[in-house]
Amino acid sequence: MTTAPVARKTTSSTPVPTQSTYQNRVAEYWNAEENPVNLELGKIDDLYHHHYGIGDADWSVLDETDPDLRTERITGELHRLEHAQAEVLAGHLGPLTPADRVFDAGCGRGGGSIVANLRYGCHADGVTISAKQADFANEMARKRAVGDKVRYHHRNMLDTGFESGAYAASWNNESTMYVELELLFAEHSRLLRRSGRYVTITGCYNDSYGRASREVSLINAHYICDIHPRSEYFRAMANNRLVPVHVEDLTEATIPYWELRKQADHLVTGIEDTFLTAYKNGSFQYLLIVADRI
Ligand code: SAH
Ligand code: GPP
Ligand code: MG
Repeated sequence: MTTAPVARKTTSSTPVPTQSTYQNRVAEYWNAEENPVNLELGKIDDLYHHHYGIGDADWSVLDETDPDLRTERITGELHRLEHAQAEVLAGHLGPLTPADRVFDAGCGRGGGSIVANLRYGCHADGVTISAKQADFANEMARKRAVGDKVRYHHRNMLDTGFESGAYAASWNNESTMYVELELLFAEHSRLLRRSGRYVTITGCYNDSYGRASREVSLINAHYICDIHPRSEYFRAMANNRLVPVHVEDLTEATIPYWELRKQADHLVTGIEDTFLTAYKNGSFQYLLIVADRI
């Protein structure tokens, strides 16, 4: 049986290329996603992140005696830690000028591109497989009056249709686990200018543990993703002219975020213990990789 393509109004002029059944499922997940842990945090300052936090937590938020204030302070603290993660990633993109263009692959509700624009004044193109996320993110950019410089597109990050060599920097913040790395890095390599900068923060499974652990498999099932082993990143980068200049294991740095999130009754999704077990048994790592496009 064949299904006729459904005409859909998208946020940019180029139609979304044919998607695999898997990509349709991923799009459905993100079109339907409304977890309070994402919306309540984003509401604070209209910076919506779909990634985790890093850094030491202020545990005093748990001792707050006023219940409403306690809820508010926990939410604020988790948002601070997620924002800190975005700032660390953005810090590795530069130096950049306001004339430069950056590519945000798998942009979610758009927070990362706004962070990059606030820091460098640069142009940003974010891409998400979810039409709803692209619309939401464009609305946020308009609200901040940066809609002329920060644009979100409903497209496949493996096949963006954007101009070759036009980007000074590009990144994946927790979005590599939805795609084949060889195809992903081929597209980044095509889009980046020579000596351009690529950055990823991602969860990968640890080759020295062995294969994917039970917890890694549970995380895959929870988000409909396919977490890659650490080794695959470096192999696929080397094959696509991306040469690592800095690698950092952020596993220790992300544990406080998960410990705090676990105690946020109003925000938990049920995946918190799985992440903590995966990090603590050594099967899973939270990794930063910075590379130059040669
Ligand atoms: N980088 C964002 C969002 C991470 S969530 C942040 O840090 O907040 C993962 C994102 O990857 C989602 O927005 C999802 O739509 C996107 N994604 C998954 N597969 C994709 C694909 N093939 N092309 C474009 N985006 C994709
Ligand atoms: C973050 O999104 C999660 C992903 C992009 C998928 C898996 C990531 C790994 C590092 C394995 P989110 O903020 O929407 O998740 P949640 O709703 O749990 O906060
Ligand atoms: Mg989240």
